[in-house]
Amino acid sequence: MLITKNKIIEDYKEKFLELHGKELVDGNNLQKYETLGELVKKYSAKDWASTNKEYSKLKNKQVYYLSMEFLLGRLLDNSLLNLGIRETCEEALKELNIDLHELEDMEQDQGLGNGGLGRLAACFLDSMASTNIAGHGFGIRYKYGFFEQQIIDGKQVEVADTWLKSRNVWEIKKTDKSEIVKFYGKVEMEVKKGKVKFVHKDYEAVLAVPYDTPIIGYKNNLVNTLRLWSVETICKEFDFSAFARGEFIKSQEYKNSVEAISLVLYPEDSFYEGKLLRLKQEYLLVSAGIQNIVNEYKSNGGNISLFNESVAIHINDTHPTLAIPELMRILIDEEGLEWEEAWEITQSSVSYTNHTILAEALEKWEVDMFKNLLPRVYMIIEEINQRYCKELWSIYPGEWDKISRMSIIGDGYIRMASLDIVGSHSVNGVAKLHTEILKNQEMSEFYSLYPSKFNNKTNGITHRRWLIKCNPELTELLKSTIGEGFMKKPTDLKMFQEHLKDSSVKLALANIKLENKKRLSKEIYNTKGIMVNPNSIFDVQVKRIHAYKRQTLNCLRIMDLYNRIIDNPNLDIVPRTFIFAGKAAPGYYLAKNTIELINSISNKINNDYRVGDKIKVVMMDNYRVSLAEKIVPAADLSEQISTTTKEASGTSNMKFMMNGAITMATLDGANIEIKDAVGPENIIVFGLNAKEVFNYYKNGGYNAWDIYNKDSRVKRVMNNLIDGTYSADKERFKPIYESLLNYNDEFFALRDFNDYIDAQDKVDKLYRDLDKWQEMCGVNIAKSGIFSSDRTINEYATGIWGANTIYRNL
Ligand code: 26V
Repeated sequence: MLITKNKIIEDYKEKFLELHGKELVDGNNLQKYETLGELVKKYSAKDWASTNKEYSKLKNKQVYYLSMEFLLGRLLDNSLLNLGIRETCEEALKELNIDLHELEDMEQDQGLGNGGLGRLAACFLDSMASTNIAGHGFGIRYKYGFFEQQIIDGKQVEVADTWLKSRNVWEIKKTDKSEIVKFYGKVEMEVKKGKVKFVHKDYEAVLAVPYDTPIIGYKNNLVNTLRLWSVETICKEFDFSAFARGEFIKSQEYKNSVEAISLVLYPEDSFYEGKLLRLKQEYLLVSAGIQNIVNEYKSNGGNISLFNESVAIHINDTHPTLAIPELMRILIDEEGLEWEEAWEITQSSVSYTNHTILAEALEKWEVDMFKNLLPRVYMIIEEINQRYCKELWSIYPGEWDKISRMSIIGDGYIRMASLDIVGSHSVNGVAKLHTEILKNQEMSEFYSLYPSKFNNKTNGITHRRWLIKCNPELTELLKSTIGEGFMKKPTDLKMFQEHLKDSSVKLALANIKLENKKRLSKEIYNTKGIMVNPNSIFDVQVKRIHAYKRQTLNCLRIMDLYNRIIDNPNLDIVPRTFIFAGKAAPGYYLAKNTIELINSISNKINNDYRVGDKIKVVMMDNYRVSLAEKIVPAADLSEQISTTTKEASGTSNMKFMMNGAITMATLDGANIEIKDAVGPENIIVFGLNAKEVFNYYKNGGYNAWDIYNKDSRVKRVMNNLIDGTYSADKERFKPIYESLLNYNDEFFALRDFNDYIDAQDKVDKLYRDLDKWQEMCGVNIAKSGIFSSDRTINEYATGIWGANTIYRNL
């Protein structure tokens, strides 16, 4: 369909009238935003329908990406971009006296995720749609997403994220696709026609209702679907007699208890708690999802014995693991297949990605609680485990300890990662080092058993959001130098390196960065009241606050720099602005203490006249996708300083690099692949390597107090934490102090401190040679193409899912 400026003007006016029942001139920005959203949906509707029609022919493998989190952010601008009408639309609105950017700002972020794992799922949706993969996202439509963070008196305060308070224009409720999900009850054995059947009785049933969002591919007329499930009561289960008896409260209580299941996203991402409600959420997604997939397949005429040839089910971390026993349940109890056939179909359809090696984040469910909530699913897991342990026994006769370590059920718990490894055909890590650690350490026994299941898929980010959308000026420069090819084929960015010989290109790069920094400076001033210097180095660490990510190490070196400036007010440094943002899990005391520390440092340093303009520290509130889109293009230095071996991959490292920031990196996660791509001269590396970290774990020998006693700079900054420098209340930062000294600095911050400072001094020197610096930035941009999630998705499609790209005559 050709969408011209005049068409948009006409359609927009008509849509506005239809939606709001008044003239455009009388409307506010929220109404105008909603109108544009509806129009985008209308423009994509035909393609959405025809894509689904195409999929129903079962010619292509259907990929279902099951994830408890999808961190989409805003959809308006990317949808316009992918439809190919962004510029035309901007012009059309201008004629109507409407500023597109103002409308974009009306959109609430869709923040249904904690961090890396959820954002990766969102990037994958965009890449699947844009690279012609039949990829469907299945998740939960939490009424409240990831909490809004306010900073009050330097402390994090959590406020409910009411993202649905005004209408979500993107979703369509599909009541007719609802599924019933059953909890509790008992299982009875029945013999029918000489065949044993297990029947689930006396259960409590809820209704899972899907809401569909179109995922528009980049200029390819393909529209995929993100299907999010919400819970409602089933009318016939609803206790009307209680209602009629006047027991309104009781019936309302029942309704609330059901709706609680899809009420709120769990805001922890590194501490697993065995909460019943979380288990209900996970089963809701999986049961509604798998029933839906099987129903769709059968209604399209699919033969259940060939299910795995047409369907791939991907499990994003262990959270949707129950897809395995749930598919078994449906194939056996409802489709009447024998165990062996069901098992083969299940294993060959399901694949699993691991996203963390932090032991405290690994999911395991208490058997008693599980059995009570999901009796039939538990029976199936038990059976899977029995058959599997029998196999182990024949391979490792007599090795009881090994078998009990590898068992799916053990010590009174069901171990979800083990169930994934056994029940799927593919297990992947998210960066080379991470996969090696899975194979050789964390899952080494499983790796020896099933070597061919393990593989690596290094993460990626969608360059459409993280370059084209968030950095339009850089995109223009790239287009004018290397042409438009990189937009469809991001590895073409490599051609940019050639243009770096031209000093006018480097100058243009510098100017673009400066403009982006000015824009961010304004945002900082408007939101925080802090005046920062756009000519200073923007030194950025934005991500979840966690001890292993070492925001504390960053704080300590800022405190050290401050000491150096106080000691020598003439200290010759390039001015720097330190920018932080990130949320702490509400129950994570140390992370919350770190936020307080950052704010105290900010207060102290920004208001010390002796420091002047040399350094400024800013903590921006409420880190989220739309804020990241403003920060990333304005960064000079990207802080990726996790303790080596702890960050599975990281993805903000890729976003920053693609926007021409230099990475300050430990050799952890995907930083290693970034170094390989840009070469050691275009990245700053410091700190312990993986071997050294493992050596400490294995042989001990690390003593934080020794470092404190021997190194006067370490001693001084550590003392600053408790001597009143940063808070009149000397106890305030004791938790951080204690964790670094008395608890022996689990993440080796003090060990890496000196190396980190030296590396930062190197940055200071490098930045003075602006030509060299711009060259480095340019190489980072040129080498970032392989970190597009289009590459990652292509690897999943060919290496795991066996999914081909779709070609249609459109
Ligand atoms: C765990 C839990 C535990 C139970 C409560 C809810 C919850 C939610 C999430 C998680 C696991 C989070 C794991 C995660 O986000 N890993 C990150 O994945 C990124 C994408 O692969 C990767 O870049 C990051 O390095 C990794 O930390």
